[in-house]
Amino acid sequence: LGIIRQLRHDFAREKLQVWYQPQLALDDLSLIGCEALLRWPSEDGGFISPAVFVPLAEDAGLIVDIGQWVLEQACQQQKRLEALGEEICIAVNVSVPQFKVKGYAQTVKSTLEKYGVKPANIELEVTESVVMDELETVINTLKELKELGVEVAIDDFGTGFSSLSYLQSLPLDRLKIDRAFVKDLPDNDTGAIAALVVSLGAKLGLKTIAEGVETQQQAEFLKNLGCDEVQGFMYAKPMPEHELLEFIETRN
Ligand code: G
Ligand code: G
Ligand code: MN
Ligand code: NA
Repeated sequence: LGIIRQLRHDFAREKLQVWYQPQLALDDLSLIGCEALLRWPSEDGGFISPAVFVPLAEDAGLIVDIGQWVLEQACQQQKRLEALGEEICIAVNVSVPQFKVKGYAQTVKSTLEKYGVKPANIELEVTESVVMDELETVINTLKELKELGVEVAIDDFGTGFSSLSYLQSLPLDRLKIDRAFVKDLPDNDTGAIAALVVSLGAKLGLKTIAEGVETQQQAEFLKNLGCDEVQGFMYAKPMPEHELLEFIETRN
């Protein structure tokens, strides 16, 4: 309970931060987007991992407000980049409780309008656990989002238990290959899974992006599979917004 109290307090005082991790096309390493990632500074000068506090914030119902704030931060960052001539897509993680709020797609729509962000420049990352829940409602929300024109990705793909049969009925744009299937490449077993996800994506007309790419061997392996995009420490770590601007400028 203490940690949620502290989180509420720090959120109210605008102590949370959003960092950004670049995403690149595998063929020419051009910048295609970045993922917005929450950072919560702790007293000792470090950070409390979102892997720790996001699940707690979900249980406490706090993730709906925090998630909306992240989306608004991402919209503002998108506009700043666009003003610099870098029109890229910003991916935002969406928790199950957020996605399930009635009128979620409408909230996204009015948020984009508020900041004048083109829908195609925002991607929503949902996990398989979103997709498994109340399928009909989820499909309707996904359809509304699709009509709006935002991109939708399935995050951590392969770690959940979503049935492959309904993947094809969902309006999606991208599969994110979980880091678990990238870290040991080119090991045979994980290689087979990565290959499966890439070919599944291709058959369904979805882009595939690999997370957690740390070595050139991993990148080569993924490229040979036909994976479209990469995100990982080898290219860039998550960074605060001003560093992302520097990162982009030094590449140009
Ligand atoms: O950035 P890092 O690897 O520490 O993130 C750990 C986990 O926290 C990841 O699974 C990521 O999806 C999740 N996470 C980071 N930022 C957000 C956010 O804004 N919203 C939600 N729901 N999850 C987030
Ligand atoms: O689950 P999700 O995809 O949202 O998690 C993204 C998290 O993965 C971010 O917190 C980011 O810090 C982490 N991450 C991104 N690239 C790498 C990488 O190359 N290696 C490792 N170990 N973690 C990474
Ligand atoms: Mn993610
Ligand atoms: Na992931």
